[in-house]
Amino acid sequence: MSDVTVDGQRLRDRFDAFNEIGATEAGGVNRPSLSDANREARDQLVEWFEEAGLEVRIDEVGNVFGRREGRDPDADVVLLGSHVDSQYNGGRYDGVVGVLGALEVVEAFSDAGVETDRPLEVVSWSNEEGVRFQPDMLGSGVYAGVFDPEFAYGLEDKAGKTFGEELERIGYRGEAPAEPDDLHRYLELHVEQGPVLEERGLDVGVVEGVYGFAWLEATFEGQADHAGPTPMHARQDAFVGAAEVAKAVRELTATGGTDLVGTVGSVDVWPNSINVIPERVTFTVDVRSYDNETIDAAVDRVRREVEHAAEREGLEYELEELMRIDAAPFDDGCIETVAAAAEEVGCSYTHLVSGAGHDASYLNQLAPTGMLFVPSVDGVSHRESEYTEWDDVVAGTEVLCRAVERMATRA
Ligand code: HGY
Ligand code: MN
Ligand code: MN
Repeated sequence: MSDVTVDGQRLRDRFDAFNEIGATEAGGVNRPSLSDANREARDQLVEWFEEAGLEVRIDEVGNVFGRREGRDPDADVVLLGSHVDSQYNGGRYDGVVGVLGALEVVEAFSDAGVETDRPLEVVSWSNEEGVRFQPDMLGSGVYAGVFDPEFAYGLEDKAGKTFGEELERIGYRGEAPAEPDDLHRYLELHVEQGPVLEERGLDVGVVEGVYGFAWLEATFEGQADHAGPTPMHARQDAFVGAAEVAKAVRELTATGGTDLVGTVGSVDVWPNSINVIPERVTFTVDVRSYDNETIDAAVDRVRREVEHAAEREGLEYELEELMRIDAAPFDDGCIETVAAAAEEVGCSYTHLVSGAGHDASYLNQLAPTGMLFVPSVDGVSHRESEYTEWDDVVAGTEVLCRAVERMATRA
């Protein structure tokens, strides 16, 4: 057995201290991208990275890296991490388990005095959730060359603040170019955010790939009018249009036969008054599948449904695609390495595909990439009651450590 082993108590102490930042009454966290709480979380990571003797680097879109040199400084990097921005009322485990787990693994090598052949880097990606600034997975997308930094800087939140202004304001517009290292492998530990592992009583999910998804934003423009005297045939009710599209999204995804899922998650109604016919409604549609043609067909169908609803209700409309990323399988070698590491630790596991998006999807376009999941209690996530048993977090981090050991030492 290797001398390199994780310290579950140190990880627990950090996890609890970290989740005091932006803690909500209901036991979740509120650390949206580039908020004050997100700055505090970043500051805490930088402090812990420095304490661990890592060389800290902040890139031009705020991705935070901590580097531990290996025997061969020119060797390609083993990169591991996730994200610490959260949903507005999110859970404490989403992303954080992957960043603090990665830090714990790198420290375990230092504690054991083991020098790896390859450099190890821990990363916390900017704006993974995409709740405040769309698209999501923005920091890893810029790093992978999918978006350029200027595109990121120009993104606006609902209050009209730009990503660039907010990044400056919190002091995380770094000097380092947001460009890829010479990457050997990327690995991400994450909570499953679904029910499979718990239902099957398994310790670890060996992730084979991630669903693709598209985010659309539609705005219907109708006409505000009095809810009383306005005859039903004379109305241009923007909310009825949105409701028709939402119903179509449910029908489209409930037809069975495919893995397609669809969500209308954000709806803004104006003037949002009990006795006024809604004049303007802006809403989002999120459609996902592990098959890219299924996603394309779903996007086309949503476009048609928006058009038809506008005609039926006498509305103007705008429709914008906020995000589109393809489903893709992870690297077979990484999948095998994660499975072998799980066996070495004595964890039961299954292979599965992720319905949640992850930064690993973009890293997968750069270098051989793998992920591993630990169980989510009741499959809950993106909710304050998100929970994972601590033994599962430690076991998953130990598996990550064993996988990194394999990747960081030249065969
Ligand atoms: O949308 C997602 O799946 C991720 O949480 N950004
Ligand atoms: Mn996540
Ligand atoms: Mn998430």
